[in-house]
Amino acid sequence: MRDVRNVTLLAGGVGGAKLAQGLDRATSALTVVVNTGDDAVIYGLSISPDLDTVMYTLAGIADPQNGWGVAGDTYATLEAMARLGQDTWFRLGDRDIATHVLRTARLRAGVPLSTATAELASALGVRPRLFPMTDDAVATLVDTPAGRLEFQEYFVARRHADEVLGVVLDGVERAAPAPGVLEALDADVVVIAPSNPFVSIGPVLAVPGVRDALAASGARRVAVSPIVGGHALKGPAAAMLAAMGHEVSALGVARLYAGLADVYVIDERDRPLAPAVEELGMTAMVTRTVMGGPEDRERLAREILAA
Ligand code: FO1
Repeated sequence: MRDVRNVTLLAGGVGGAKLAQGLDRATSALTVVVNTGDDAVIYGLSISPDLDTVMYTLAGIADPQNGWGVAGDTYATLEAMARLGQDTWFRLGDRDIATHVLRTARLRAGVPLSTATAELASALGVRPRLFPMTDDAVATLVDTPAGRLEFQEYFVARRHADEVLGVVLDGVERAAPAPGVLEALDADVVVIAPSNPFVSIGPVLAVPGVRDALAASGARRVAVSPIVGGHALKGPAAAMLAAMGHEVSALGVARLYAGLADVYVIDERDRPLAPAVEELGMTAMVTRTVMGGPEDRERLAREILAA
């Protein structure tokens, strides 16, 4: 049986995509609001990695190993790019490139990203509504000892090895939420995915109006910790917490979400942190948060919806 309440998920890349799939299996009215601060232009193509990761996962065609890109993709275009002397550190597969060509064409024709996203998602048979956080240009930049880096340069080209001194969300103060985003926060349940709080969820909350709408929302708000046993499930979240002076634990992230969540979901390994989470004014829910395959994602989604 699918839950019939309106559910909205705030998501970044792979962790957000997994929970989106679980929620899609458990509910009939899901909206996913996705970070676009990672967006990049490569070979003149407009790439929205987090939107595509969520879209491919919901369409059942995401690469199971990486979590991003299309399962079984080939790299003939990238090999040709290398022969033409281009950098190929960003691994764009041939099928994935079709998405970027169409998105770029639609954006060049003056169509907003939200519309282009809805068209692509519909063509791939994605049932939930998929919204970019904004139709405006916002770029996540990472300050490091080597200078200010564009997000994909920091994350992919340099394998997030640089020390993080700070994160800048360039353009965010001039951005407006994409159509439907603020209304979607007025759902029955709003879930914050186990995504990086600084570079995945942070940009979504920083779009003017979003944080205030979530703080004032009458929704049951549930945040899932991206830190388990002091380690990030994926990527540089733990290193970023440390670098920015926060405790490297599920509790450190809980402090960032105080006032924005009613329930905070932590892993069984972090059960001892539950009392400290509750002192922040949130109900601590303890369960297995590391998601395996689709059934396991659905299991976590159902537990979240029952919270
Ligand atoms: N992540 C990588 O670590 N290496 C890549 O070569 C890479 C290529 C890529 C291509 C398309 C796409 O949609 C995503 C891609 N990602 C890649 C993931 C991307 O960098 C995401 O921004 C991060 O996973 C953060 O969410």
